[in-house]
Amino acid sequence: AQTIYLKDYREPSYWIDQTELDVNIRPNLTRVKARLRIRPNKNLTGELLVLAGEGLTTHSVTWNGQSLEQNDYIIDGDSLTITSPLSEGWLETEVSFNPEENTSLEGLYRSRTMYCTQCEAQGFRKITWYLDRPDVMSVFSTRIEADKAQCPVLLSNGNLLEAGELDAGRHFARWVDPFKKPSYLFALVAGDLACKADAFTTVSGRPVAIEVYVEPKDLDKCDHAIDSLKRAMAWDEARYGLEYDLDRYMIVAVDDFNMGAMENKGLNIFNTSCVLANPKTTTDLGFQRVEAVVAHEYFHNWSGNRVTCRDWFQLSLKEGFTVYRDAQFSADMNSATVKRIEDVNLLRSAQFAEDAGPLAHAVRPESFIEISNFYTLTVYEKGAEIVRMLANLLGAETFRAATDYYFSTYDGQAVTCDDFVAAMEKASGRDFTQFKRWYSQAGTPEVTVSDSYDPDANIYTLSFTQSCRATPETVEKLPFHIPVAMGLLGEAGSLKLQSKDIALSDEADNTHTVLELTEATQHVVFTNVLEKPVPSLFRGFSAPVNVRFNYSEAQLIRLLKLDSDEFNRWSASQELAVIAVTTALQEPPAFTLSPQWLEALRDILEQQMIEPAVLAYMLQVPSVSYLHDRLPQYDVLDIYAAREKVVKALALNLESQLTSFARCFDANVAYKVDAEAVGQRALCNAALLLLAHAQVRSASELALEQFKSANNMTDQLAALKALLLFDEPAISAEALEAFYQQWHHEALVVNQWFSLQAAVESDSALTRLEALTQHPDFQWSNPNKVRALVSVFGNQNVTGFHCASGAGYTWLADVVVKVDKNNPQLAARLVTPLTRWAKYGRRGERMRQELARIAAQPLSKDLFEVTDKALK
Ligand code: B3K
Ligand code: ZN
Repeated sequence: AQTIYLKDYREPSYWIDQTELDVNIRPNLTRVKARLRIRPNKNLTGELLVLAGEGLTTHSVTWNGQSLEQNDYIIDGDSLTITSPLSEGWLETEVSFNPEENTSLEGLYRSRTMYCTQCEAQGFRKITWYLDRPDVMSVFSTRIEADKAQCPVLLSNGNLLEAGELDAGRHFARWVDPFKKPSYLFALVAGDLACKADAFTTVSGRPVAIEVYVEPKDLDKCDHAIDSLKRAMAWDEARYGLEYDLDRYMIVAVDDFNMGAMENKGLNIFNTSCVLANPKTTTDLGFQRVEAVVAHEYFHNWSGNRVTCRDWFQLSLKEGFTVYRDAQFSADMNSATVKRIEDVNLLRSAQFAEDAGPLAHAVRPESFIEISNFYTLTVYEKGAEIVRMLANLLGAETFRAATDYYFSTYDGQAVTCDDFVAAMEKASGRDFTQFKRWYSQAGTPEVTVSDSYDPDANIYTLSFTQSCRATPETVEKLPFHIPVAMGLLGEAGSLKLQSKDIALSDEADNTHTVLELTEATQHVVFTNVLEKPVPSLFRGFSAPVNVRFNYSEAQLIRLLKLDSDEFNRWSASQELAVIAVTTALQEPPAFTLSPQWLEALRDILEQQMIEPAVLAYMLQVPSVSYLHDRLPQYDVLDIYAAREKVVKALALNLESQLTSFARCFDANVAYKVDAEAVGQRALCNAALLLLAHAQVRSASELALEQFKSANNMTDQLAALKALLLFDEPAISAEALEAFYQQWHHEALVVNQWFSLQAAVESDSALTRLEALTQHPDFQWSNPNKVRALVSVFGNQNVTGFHCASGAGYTWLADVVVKVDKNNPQLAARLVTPLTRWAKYGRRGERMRQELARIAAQPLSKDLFEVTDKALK
């Protein structure tokens, strides 16, 4: 397998100004004629034209109408080279392939009753010979022809120019997209779909038709996506001054899809799980996910489509920025603190692990074998953190000036992360040379902070030291530019929940500051500090770093109760839980929770000054994955057991408060999805789950009652989860069966049902899992189903996956090899838990063996890259 390097980037030797496609779909055979207007790149004359193609049968190649012969072009594997340099002219090719056999879900493929495409990153080459790279931008026109009865709906990017009937029951449609775009944004859909239509008028008065295409059975699940889209359109106008630019915005829901959704120009294609929503079948988290993904794909129309990436190393240019934009949107639509907690949980428990593992890579990687492997939490979520830091360093107004400059300067171009940062520099007059190390250096920086207080001089000093572990691409790290949003807390005083922030300068209301670390070690001195304060560091998680400060429990409790930053109050709650788990690890078996922590939690729960959704998160003990990262010296199953102890003790000690929250469930309250109602349900269900964890008998009745009477999926699913936690096999089995009988006709609900069972931690976890793969509703060809069982087992079922015999590892390895034969992208994702073997001590050796067993087989490029790097 060949490694591609960023340093080898060269402009293309030719441009393609126009692309005219004629796609003729017949059962098991699609023929594509492509007419390409080719123009030599003036900067690089005399070079040959080399097009990319994969799995194509080539029928003809012509140049300006003249058929090319044997020696005029060479097809060698995945490339087609025209053997003499070309001037400007038309190149035409005709190819065929079989979408029905395309199980990779990349290129043009069939999903149930429809044909659809997925071209990002390099799928377009499975449709026709092309310069399949994002810096080649072209105007596309697409004619689609198919059987009218089988495929009444024919869609592609842009505007519909003509459509009509043909002989023998066939019909056609011709679409033209006036905006130049790279091939990865091309899309086509042909199938038997129902349409839910709506409309939006942009701020300047342009009418936009909104069309959501789904299978007819799903027409009742489109409203939330449409409302979310309209909110996103209005929000982008208000916050970024960006308007939609075509007459139509189409979304198509597809069942078999490798990721969440795809931002093809004017024709988004969505995984059904990220677009369909209905209270009966969708949880609150599901609703929020639909809102976020719909907005994300919409925001790409500017950050990604109008301004795109020069090459795939710049992927975060569009993904990091767009994730930042969708996070701002979700924060505005719902609760900003809750959104931040969710994002930070994801970073800390999954992105940090990626940064610490063998596949760690920079936000702008230096090299890859298969670009599909780089659609990662690092490129997406850490990339968004970089944009967030820039936005905060600039302040809202200057950041807006910078994005205005970015969009107007680079409109219609394919650019780099450097260009993005240059726009930030230009608008602010700042120098971000050092800041850009966030793009080039992999790994999570660690910031160790210590303090000292001089009561005679009233001087308080904070000392910061930063470091970053070696990662595969970079061994020596230079200091990062790290913004530290912070404040200082004074004496706790009364127990009333109110801010105790200390003034940081002569102005009494100046209680918050942003320090900028740029050196390996830095000291910051605060004067006129009349008492020893507690520092509240990295408020709002102002930088994606691991912070180490040796807080005492009393100091954390002060932060938990009194910090003016709600996010840091939650963060303190997590730190207190880490202390509790550490204690449980050290003091078996007679372990008790700290009375001070419990008292603080009781106060907070009783005073109810914090929004319920945040309270729900404060009650959650950090994930095993995060704890294992923090406490790497312990075995994962010991950490699991200690965490269980803490969760149970917490539930038993807070039983009366939790029970009153759990009792808030009321089947007669009409379902709403606003932030308030979602928060109430989150708290009520978090309480129920904690009680179930601790086997509190009264909660078993509550759960059963809630399971039977719930009028929405959030409450019903939480109740089912709670029932599964009780040691009552008969009740669990009955509830699972009832749930399946109620919902077996709803694919997305059945996926939840699969996931729930894959996560159940018991001695028979593997047997259950194996049986579920034989279930008539399970299909290996459907990524949602595979993820529901396989990813959930590998990532969430700690005792099942890490069972002593190593059978969990063997099972996953077998699955990965099997899936790789059909869907390499999916296989390369599923293998992730095994790649983390090095963290697992003696267990790790068994994991490594399974990885080596995978590596010994013939593998796709995707899976080869991941296993090879993980074994190095
Ligand atoms: N841009 C797509 C991801 C494509 C993944 C290709 N393997 C979805 C998104 O980030 O919006
Ligand atoms: Zn994206």
